[in-house]
Amino acid sequence: MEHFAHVGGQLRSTEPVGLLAPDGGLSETTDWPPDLVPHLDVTPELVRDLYRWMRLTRRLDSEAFALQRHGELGLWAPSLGQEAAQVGSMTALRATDQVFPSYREHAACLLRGVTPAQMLEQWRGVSGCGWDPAELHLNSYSVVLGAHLPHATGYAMGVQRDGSDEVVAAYFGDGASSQGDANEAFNWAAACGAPVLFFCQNNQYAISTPTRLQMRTPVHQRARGFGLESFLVDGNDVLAVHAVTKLAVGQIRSGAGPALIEAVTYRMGAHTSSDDPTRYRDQAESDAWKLRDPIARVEKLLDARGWGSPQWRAELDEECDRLGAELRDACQSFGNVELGGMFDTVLGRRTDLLSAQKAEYADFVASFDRVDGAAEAEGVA
Ligand SMILES: Cc1ncc(C[n+]2csc(CCOP(=O)(O)OP(=O)(O)O)c2C)c(N)n1
Repeated sequence: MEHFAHVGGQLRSTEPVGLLAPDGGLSETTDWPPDLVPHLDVTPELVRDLYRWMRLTRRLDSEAFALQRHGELGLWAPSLGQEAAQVGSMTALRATDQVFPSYREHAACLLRGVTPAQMLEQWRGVSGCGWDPAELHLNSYSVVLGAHLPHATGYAMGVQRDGSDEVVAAYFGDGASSQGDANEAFNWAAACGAPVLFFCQNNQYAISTPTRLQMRTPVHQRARGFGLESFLVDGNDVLAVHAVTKLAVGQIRSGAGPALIEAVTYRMGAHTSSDDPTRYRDQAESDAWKLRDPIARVEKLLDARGWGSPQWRAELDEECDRLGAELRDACQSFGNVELGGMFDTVLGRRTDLLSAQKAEYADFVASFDRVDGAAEAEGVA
């Protein structure tokens, strides 16, 4: 992959835009695609800020995965390796721009101020969503692939009718781009000029299906067929992602219509805590991507420029430790989960079928007490 690419000043190349190389080398501003220059001022403060959010995200992710292994969470979808794509893009939005995540955007939660306890609710099965989407401008995790993309588009059409300059951002994966919902959303958004940014993290896999088997034409190229402005960026380069997203969001906010960004990244971990990636991909491939770790390259930049003092690093390490402890404490603090309530929120109104299912579930739960009672009566401990 070339370090960066642009064609005639437009970001139309088939090579991903990259500014910060895996060895920590930052390309000269004069070599950047000119469109990006107004959108990125590489200051020590910005680099430290992006690095901090990536480190916090990685810590949150590893703690949550460990909690799942301890039996404390039903499931976890790791964000390992995708920190730059998520942090670079989220930090390019306004706090009031509504975000529609899929299930792996834990950085989006952190950046929107979702607390560890709120974040874990869905993964522990305590509730359908632990936070108020309107208050934090962040919708719930969406596990149904692509289902949130028409929602985001509809929301953006509402924004348009309100005359607001809000931008809506929706995250999805390469696999989700095959869903009918995704394609309907792209078309509607383009046809209506809705202020929505579709952000695709192409992490090379849809569970075990590699992207090369999933599609014949890359997502960012298909986007143009729908009439969306589109960009391709090195998703492991947080500076490039940040600049490209700022450019795209600025265009959308000024009324240019929807856009799509394809961020080329790699899912360094398992698809979820239920998955074993060694069954479908080579160690050599994972090792090669490890060299392009999104956090390591920023660390190298900080070192080379002397932008991260030992004291600042020590404080960040402590902040990560505190987040880890907070997450563990939050997880232990949940009481028993009463799952019967889920039947009440499936639809806006109660139906006979839902009532019957709720009663059946209550009987199932009570059956454990009956078994325990019978065992006690027989003197079986
Ligand atoms: C509508 C729908 N079909 C199938 C699934 C099962 N499923 C969960 S994740 C996944 C792969 C998604 O891949 P991708 O969109 O690339 O996102 P990634 O998990 O790699 O972040 C599938 C098929 C689902 N959740 N929803």
